[in-house]
Amino acid sequence: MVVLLTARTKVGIIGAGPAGLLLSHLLALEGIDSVVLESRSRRYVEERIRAGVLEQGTVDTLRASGAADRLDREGLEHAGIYLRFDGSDHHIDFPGLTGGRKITVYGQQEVVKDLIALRLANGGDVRFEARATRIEGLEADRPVVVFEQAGEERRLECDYVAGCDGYHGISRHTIPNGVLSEYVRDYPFAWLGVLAEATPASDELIYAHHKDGFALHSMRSPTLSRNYVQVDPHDDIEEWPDERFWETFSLRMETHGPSEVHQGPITDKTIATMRSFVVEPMQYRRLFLAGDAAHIVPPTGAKGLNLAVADVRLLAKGLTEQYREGRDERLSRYSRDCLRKVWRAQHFSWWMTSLLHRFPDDDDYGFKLQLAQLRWLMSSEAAARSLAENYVGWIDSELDEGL
Ligand code: FAS
Ligand code: PHB
Repeated sequence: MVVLLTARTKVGIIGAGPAGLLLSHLLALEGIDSVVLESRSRRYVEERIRAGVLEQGTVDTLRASGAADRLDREGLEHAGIYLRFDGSDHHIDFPGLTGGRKITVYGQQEVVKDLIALRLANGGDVRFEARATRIEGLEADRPVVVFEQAGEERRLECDYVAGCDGYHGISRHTIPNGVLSEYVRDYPFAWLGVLAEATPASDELIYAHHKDGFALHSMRSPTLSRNYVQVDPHDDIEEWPDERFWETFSLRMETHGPSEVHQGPITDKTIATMRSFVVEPMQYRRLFLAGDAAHIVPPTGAKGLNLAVADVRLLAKGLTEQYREGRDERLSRYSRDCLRKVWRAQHFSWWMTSLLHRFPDDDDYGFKLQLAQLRWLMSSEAAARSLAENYVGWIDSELDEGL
């Protein structure tokens, strides 16, 4: 393959997911150049359906950086969630329990679309169908990202590399053996998620606890519902025709009173495995990992996208301080600072998952314990506040000044 020396930049960013794109945007606001390499096409990343819940801090960061125009117009601001158990709905009042903080429902692919449009409108260098194959020169602090594009091997020289390439990316694997510690928890179930052209049956999300397994009613717009059911991780999508999905979903969403389930054409259906995963540290010499490249949470706590945003918020500050003032304190403690929020979100996501799912080896005693915890959440303000504070986004008093 022909080798062409092609580009030089300050920060080489691998991956045009929420982490990579937001980092490039925040750096550009500080006058710091970057190049984003994305292995998939623009259309693929803009249509990939994933998360949908934005913490207050994520919305504040997008707004403060001028990337929230469409979010402010089309996002659905919610003041809480419903826990459905014991045959009825129980509301967790976020602003009442957190001093006014809320969440916003806005599809991850919409955030990605907005950030790509903004980068390109501001002359940003975002390269699609450009797959990074290796990172060289880390030991010499002269990193080079080698990537393939249009059948050619190219080289991107940079001062720093941001590994924003997700769980299956190359960045984490570039770090020599023995440097990283991995922490993993796999769950004995998965989520079958559908996007349906059906008006949402509720004004806010419903997390349902049911003897047959978990279910979640979420949404993307006044005409689009996003629904999930807990399934066996070995199930194949073919085993879940639409009728079976609606039957199972309706059963798990049942209440003693009238409970509406609005059905409609399913336009997207996926099964996502459930895993908790963290690597430490999140940096190696001039390579910094952010988002799913360094940590994965089960989606029950709606933390994945928000953690990616929290990482790059810190990385952008650290790189800005380095370039502006030549000081590397913040950059040198990047991993430590990120991991405070990562482990908080890891615990909350594990806790919500353990509270609301049926484990194959669980017995009736286990089910009763979950019910006892759910009833406690509705009778103890302290318990409800703990859930609310984590869900809208834990404010790390040491780190989140101004959020
Ligand atoms: P991303 O995975 O979004 O982006 C990484 C990018 O890097 C991708 O575009 C990839 O194509 C690119 N890339 C990889 N290797 C590369 C290479 N060698 N060269 C160049 N580019 C490369 N969270 C929720 O809260 N709710 C959900 O319902 C939910 N559903 C999810 C469903 C799935 C299937 C997955 C995987 C995640 C889901 N998440 C959900 C979590 C999700 O929101 C992630 O946390 C979020 O996408 C993390 O963003 P990034 O770190 O930017 O990684
Ligand atoms: C979603 O809307 O996709 C969603 C919402 C809440 C979750 C997970 C996913 O906990």
